[in-house]
Amino acid sequence: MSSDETVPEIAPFTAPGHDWSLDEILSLYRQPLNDLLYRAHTVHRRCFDPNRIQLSTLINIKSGGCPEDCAYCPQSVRYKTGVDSEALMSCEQVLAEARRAKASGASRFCMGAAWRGPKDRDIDRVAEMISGVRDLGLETCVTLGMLKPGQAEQLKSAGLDYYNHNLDTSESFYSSIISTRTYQERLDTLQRVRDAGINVCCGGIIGMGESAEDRAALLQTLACLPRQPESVPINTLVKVAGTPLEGEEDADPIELVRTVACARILMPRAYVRLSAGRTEMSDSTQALCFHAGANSIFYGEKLLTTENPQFSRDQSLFERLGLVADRDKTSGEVLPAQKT
Ligand code: SAM
Ligand code: DTB
Ligand code: SF4
Repeated sequence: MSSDETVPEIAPFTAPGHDWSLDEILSLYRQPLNDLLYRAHTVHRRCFDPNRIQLSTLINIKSGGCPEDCAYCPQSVRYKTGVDSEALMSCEQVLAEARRAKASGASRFCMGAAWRGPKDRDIDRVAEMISGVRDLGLETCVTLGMLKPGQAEQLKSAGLDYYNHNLDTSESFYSSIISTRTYQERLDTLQRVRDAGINVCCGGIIGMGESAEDRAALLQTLACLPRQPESVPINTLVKVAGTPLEGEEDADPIELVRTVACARILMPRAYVRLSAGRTEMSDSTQALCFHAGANSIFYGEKLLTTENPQFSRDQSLFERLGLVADRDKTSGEVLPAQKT
């Protein structure tokens, strides 16, 4: 594929029949980097203002003690990582954090819980948090694990905008990472979210020892869903001591850039989020990812249990790259001054 090849027409967001084959995706993924970047950036410019970035702030509303065995996760009760199991936060505490996130410039507030899935009484409490956060004028996102029939509808009634549930990797590599829930169960939850009319946030992790084929297969599954996700988080593994993946080799930053570029080409209208792993990432790798089509990040000094870049580092990066927060779509206002 050469750089002067015509960029194909972009399918409408809702169009069915995204029929990319694995071979097509792999040849996209493996083409010379400059050709891949050219194509991805061209698609990106057609669908988005390339100098705007969407900021989501993450909060851990229920930390640790999770019964699942996800090999990357510091919150599994099975691994000794020093993360204690805590009770669900109060609504007041969550709303105080949401106010801080809004004042810092975030437009979306994502609440995560270390559950296999929520119990019905948990849903009532999270629903109250969602309504409160929404009343502050923030978009709402939650990630609570697997949903049972009816739960997505309850979250939708509370005003939920996005549900995050990641496929994490390819179906074939999945069983070497997680044994306590199946790929199909994840797909079922995604379908419940979609059927309830909630936007889907779904992506994965790179750097877990997977191959390029696995990354391509994950992107294929995402791009070929009946309706593509609105948000696609691309996490780089944060290696936490005590988890089975603590000794994994570092992910190659160029493979990350390729993954982001392919996500942009395959899912032109999705927000592609450069998610976990930015603390360890160079500014130049991040800049390449933004050129390749990433247009969203987690903004705030903590992810769920691990570090995220300091506000001051992100602000300096945005200034040096000329990026502005997507919060105010009309004014192009730069980020407000930040407490650290
Ligand atoms: N318990 C719920 C679930 O698993 O669906 C929600 C929270 S879970 C922590 C959300 C996502 O965070 C995981 O699916 C995974 O993609 C990501 N994640 C967790 N630990 C990570 C790590 N160490 N590095 C990168 N991503 C991680
Ligand atoms: C997502 O894709 N990444 C976020 C969010 N969705 C919930 C979580 C990253 C977690 C990184 C490890 C931690 O801080 O515990
Ligand atoms: Fe539990 Fe989610 Fe961590 Fe898996 S990723 S162990 S389900 S908190």
